[in-house]
Amino acid sequence: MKLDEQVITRAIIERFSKKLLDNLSLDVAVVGGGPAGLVAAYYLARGGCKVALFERKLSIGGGMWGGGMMFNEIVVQEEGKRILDVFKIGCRKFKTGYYTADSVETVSTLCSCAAKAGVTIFNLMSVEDVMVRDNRVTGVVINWTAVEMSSLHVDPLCVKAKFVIDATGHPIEVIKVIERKVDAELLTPSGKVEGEKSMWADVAERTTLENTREAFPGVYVAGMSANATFGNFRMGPIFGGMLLSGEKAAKLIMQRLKKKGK
Ligand code: 48F
Repeated sequence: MKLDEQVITRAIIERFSKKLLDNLSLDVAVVGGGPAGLVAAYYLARGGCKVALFERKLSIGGGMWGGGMMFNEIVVQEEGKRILDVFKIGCRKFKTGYYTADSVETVSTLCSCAAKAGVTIFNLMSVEDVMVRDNRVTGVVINWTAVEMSSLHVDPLCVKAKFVIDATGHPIEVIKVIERKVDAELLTPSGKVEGEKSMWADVAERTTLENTREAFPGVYVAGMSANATFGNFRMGPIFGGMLLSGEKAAKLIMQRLKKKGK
């Protein structure tokens, strides 16, 4: 059979267009494809939610690829190991309570499992704004990262979502947009972003989980975004909190959507 470039081109355009059209109205839009976003998206899809994940970069995985300071190993504690086991990611005991995993295996497996569970992943797309009706976020405003990077004046498009997860990590981009543009308070003690504090892994891992909650009507924060929004420490290359936070965000949203998790 002779290959025809026109067929290849048409296949890509038609399939991608359908994928985008099929995802214009979601149960959950996950913003950011780091460990927290990937785990949240995976559990939501497994629980029967229609979920798409928007990732600014070419590659999914956020800050996990580089382990700690480009040594591509990550550390998880006992509680975090439970999630690695769910995904069948190999991990080795380092000493009591500490396990290590290969960061490349971890990211690629989380990504593969999320996609296979039914999450539609849009890479190279940035969420630049939100839609708000009656003091509740009702969707996200998306644009190509290439447009953002080149500062081209190109208007975005919109995706409706019953819930949004800000899993954008340290910069908390969705929450910051809300703080800047919406004339209403966040669900934080001050009504504003409380801000990230410096490194304290032990406390940060615990509080990441506590801070995984709704930060504005319709928007949950997961992963590093949770601590940055509610004002707590960073934790560095220990990733259990990120994984558990993704799981918790999914559970909380599924309760709101009255979906039963698997
Ligand atoms: O930073 P990231 O890995 O967030 P996380 O899941 O994990 C944090 C850890 O990696 C580490 C840490 C804990 O050990 O402190 O930093 O909370 O992933 C966030 C992803 O969101 C993407 C960004 O490219 C990254 O891949 N992202 C950020 N802003 C946007 C976005 C946006 N506006 N639209 C789309 N993607």
